[in-house]
Amino acid sequence: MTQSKNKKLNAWVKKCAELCKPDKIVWIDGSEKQKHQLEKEACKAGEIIELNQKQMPGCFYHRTALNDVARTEKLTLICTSKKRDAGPTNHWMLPKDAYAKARAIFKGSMKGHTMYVIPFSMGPVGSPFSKIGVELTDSIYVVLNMLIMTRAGQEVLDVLGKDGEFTKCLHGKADLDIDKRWIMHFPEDNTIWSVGSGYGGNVLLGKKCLSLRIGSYLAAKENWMAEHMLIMGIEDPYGNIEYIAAAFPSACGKTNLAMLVPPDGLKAKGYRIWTVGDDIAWMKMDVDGRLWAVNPENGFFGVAPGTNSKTNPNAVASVKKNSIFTNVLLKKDGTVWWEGGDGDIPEEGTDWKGNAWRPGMLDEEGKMVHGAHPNARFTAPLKQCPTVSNRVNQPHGVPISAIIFGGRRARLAPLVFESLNWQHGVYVGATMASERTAAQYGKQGEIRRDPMAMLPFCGYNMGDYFKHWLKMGKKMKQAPKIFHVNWFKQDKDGNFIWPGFGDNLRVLEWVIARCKGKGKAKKTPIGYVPTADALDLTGLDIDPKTMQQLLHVDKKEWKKELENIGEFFKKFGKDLPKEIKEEYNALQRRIEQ
Ligand code: GTP
Ligand code: SPV
Ligand code: MN
Repeated sequence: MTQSKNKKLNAWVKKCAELCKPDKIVWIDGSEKQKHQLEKEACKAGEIIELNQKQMPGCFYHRTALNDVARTEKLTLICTSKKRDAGPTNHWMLPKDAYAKARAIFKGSMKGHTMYVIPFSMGPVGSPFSKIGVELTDSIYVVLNMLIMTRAGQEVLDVLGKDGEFTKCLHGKADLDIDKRWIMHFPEDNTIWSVGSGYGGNVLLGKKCLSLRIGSYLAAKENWMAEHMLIMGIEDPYGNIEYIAAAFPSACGKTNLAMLVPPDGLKAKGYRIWTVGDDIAWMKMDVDGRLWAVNPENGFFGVAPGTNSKTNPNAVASVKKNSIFTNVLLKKDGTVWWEGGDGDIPEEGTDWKGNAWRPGMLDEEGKMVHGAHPNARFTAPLKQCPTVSNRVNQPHGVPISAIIFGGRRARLAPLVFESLNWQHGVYVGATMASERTAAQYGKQGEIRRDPMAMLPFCGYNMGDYFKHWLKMGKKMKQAPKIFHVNWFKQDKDGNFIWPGFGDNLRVLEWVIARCKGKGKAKKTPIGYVPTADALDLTGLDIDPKTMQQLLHVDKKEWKKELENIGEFFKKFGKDLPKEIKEEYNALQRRIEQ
């Protein structure tokens, strides 16, 4: 295959090749044969390492550059003709300046390399939800990841046809120089340019760049929603499945919740969990007036550290074969390990930096040397998850009963509360905050406001994004109920006081009950909180005092929180919707009562 039937696509590929000057252009057809050929080539070039094929068939290992291990938000730009349209929470550049800056870096950067053309579909191929993108890249690692994370190849070109629309995604490694690294979005041109990075979120352009930044921009125009949310189904013993969507910031538990295993104490109830997606939800109102969702992705790009057979057995099963491991510890026997992983701590290995590693090693500052980077990731096919929903390929998606927001808060936010109505729920999402994690560069642990977990991913003015949420709620006949959870409350010594993981089902059970008009709750200034006896704690050894602490709403602390929120809202000036201000004032009144 040398070209497509789509003239616009062919012309654009030609133009990019003239800029980047690759030796060769290869179109990705999605075949196993081509994939194996690329794996071989990448192994030969040292771009990836073949893992122990007996124990981990089809698995490969990759190390990024040392300065390229997480998303770089400072270098991520929304380039619109008006600065106002990017809004106060995005880094902005004039498209003409951005193109010029990146063009200089792309120029001739693929000399001696091959440029791969990856046609991909976000969402089931041909579904009314789906969008087509084409990524050009000089990285086989990117190609292999895209083949897992998206539906890619000839079938997508067939759907694209002669004159279909697609997002133009150009990626080049260039020198992997942090001073020449940019992740640029041009929503007005349906274009993404990423240069100088080899890290997942920066380079797998179907993921955060298309599905969220360009996606959210398109969603506002076309009346749907593109959200940083997991999607899961909870099946009761009678076979009824309720689907929920949950937005938590990066590295705050989406993958884990989406693959939840019911705790022993609730086993007798016979719940089953179905995983639809672990990171992104595209949602649309259907003719029934409800919100329906698809997962635009076809794989998981999950945090490795902390993943083990106890915390997330379904993730462990998902990565047994055909998976890529990035920045984890490479063991002598050609298998991998990470901090908080299964098995004994290996006696030796090669760490994510490529250095010889032994447990307990200290660096020059006396700090423990990690075998795996805290943001080390696995890439695994969605279909390998034992709990994968049989509806992931349904063009129609699944109906959403509840939307859940959450973050990492050592204090303040109770284990769970329900918002008073959609508008209040949007306020709850807009005022989300979380402690910073290793998924992005910056000071770890610092609290930052992260509305709807979309702060780094909203492709337009966030004030307009809040308005869009409010508008969607008004349209729906049966809008999902909106909740807020916090699995991460701590005691004075910094220990988590809620067991989390599988036990989170106890909270979801209450959430679903509330959606059906059941479930005991008491009204507090911030919303409905479960009464002391409302959660089923069967088989859980937790003392009532801790539960009280978990469900406590401290008016004094919430008053302080309001001040912080007020500061944050100032950023938006007149772009903050009046409904959000109303909710702020109403909450203030309820707290002061
Ligand atoms: P991204 O892929 O970055 O969007 O992250 P994510 O939201 O999918 O987060 P993930 O599920 O990978 O979890 C990140 C970290 O949070 C891991 O270290 C988990 O072990 C930890 N974690 C997840 N769920 C819980 C929980 O219920 N309680 C506690 N204490 N930790 C959790
Ligand atoms: C996140 O950071 O939210 C991720 C990983 O899911 S990345 O692909 O890097 O965005
Ligand atoms: Mn994510």
